[in-house]
Amino acid sequence: MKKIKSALISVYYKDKLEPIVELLNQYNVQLYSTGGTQTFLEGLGAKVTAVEDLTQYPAIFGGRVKTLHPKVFGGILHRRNHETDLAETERYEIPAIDLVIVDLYPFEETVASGASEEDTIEKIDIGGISLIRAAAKNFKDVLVVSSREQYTEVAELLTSKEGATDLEDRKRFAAKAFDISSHYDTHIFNYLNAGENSVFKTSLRQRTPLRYGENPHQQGAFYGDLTALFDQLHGKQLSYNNLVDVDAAVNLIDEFTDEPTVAIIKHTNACGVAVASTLELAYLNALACDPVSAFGGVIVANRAVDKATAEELHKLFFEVLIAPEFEAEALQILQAKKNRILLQRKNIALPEKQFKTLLNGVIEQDKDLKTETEADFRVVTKRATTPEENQALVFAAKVCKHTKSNTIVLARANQLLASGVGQTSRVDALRQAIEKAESFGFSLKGAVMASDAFFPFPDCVEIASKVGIEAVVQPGGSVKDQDSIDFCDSHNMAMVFTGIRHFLH
Ligand code: 93A
Repeated sequence: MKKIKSALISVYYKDKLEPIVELLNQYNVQLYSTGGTQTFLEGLGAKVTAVEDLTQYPAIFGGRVKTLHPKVFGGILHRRNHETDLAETERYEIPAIDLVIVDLYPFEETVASGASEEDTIEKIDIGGISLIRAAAKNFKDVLVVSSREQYTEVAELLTSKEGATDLEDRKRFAAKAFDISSHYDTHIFNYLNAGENSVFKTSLRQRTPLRYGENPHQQGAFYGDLTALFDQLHGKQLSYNNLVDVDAAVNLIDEFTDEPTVAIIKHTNACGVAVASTLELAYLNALACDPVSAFGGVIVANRAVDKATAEELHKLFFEVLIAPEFEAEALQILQAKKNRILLQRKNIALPEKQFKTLLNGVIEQDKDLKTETEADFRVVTKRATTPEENQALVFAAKVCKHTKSNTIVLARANQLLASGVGQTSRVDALRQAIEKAESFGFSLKGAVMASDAFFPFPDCVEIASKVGIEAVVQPGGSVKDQDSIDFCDSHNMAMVFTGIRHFLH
């Protein structure tokens, strides 16, 4: 146990300090303070020594230098059981400082307020952050209070231990101090680094524990700053699996900008996607694709959610809804379910590099940013694709690109009918897709098929033709391409090659 005999208080926001100051008075703690804080403390009736009187040096440069002085930092940092340190404190008349209370310049808040660069830079705290780090380093002898969020806890501590602290308390507060100082610097980094893909570069610096990992017996955490991408308007904390699906959802929806589009994601794959004249219709068509899988899914929209769409959405149990905007009435409807997560997406692009851990390392790649349009289609069959087929093929190819390999996507213009996902063979993927589409009452007559990679054999076009599929998009490039082309030619099917493979594992 160590009695607190002296304290340095330098806080930006002065409120909430009263109970602590009262306690420090009660335990006869000598107080040092900076200009504004001193005035405030004296207003409370406390006896305070100005830091300037301690240092015999005025605050200079408009307050940029006010506590940065050996008498202050020496008072915090000297080792209390160290002969030479103690001799030096005597020689240079440095008093011990046992408690440091700092509330930093509100940098993050200043950035958020849209302040000018000059004003923002002024809010980079230098002296305060140094006081915090110094006191935290010397936790063996000093207690550090590094934000006003901690005042209540400190007041309780001082009361229960009658103005003293033990090592364990001081170490706990020191750890918090470094948490605060590292976050503070991260925000400065983000600000100065803006425009340089800062979302990604800073991700490893910010760790948010998750309730658990992929399963409840696994611990989990997210590294990154979700607030840069979303405003969470409602609901509980995103889970590990939610995050994985939210990632899949936003990457898929970014393929669709021209018309209202809704996608429903389950375990990273779309179980419904539709483009329509209104968002409500897009949602209903996406849901119709597979209303069974949609239960508990992650839904993403590329337009503001309006009341009509919200009323339809409200009938479904879903985990997360992401949209660029929520109209007030829609929000009211959707907020009626407590846990439902509503994310309003900001207009910020995602990083263009991807990393994944494996074995004892990390693999890196550029994100797959290639999206095929009609202009990329090369007709390889005798029959050319019709404009309607081309529209459906572009749609199917986009969904296919965001579906786990091996995959086959069956679609018609603007609506996913079914997909076969994550299969070990493309034939299995196609069979799964056909069975699924038929089980939900879709006729595949005139539907189109997209494949993430080429057909090594004609088996897929053979099976597709049996259910009435008439147009196909695939990368091409197999030594046996001609077998598939010949089959299409003899069955009046049209096929286009893109030359681009889209594996997704
Ligand atoms: O501009 S500073 O970085 N220079 C300093 O030497 C310094 N020392 C404390 N800002 C400094 N502080 C900060 O001043 C504290 O972190 C606190 O936020 C604020 C309190 O100033 P005042 O007591 O004058 O209101």
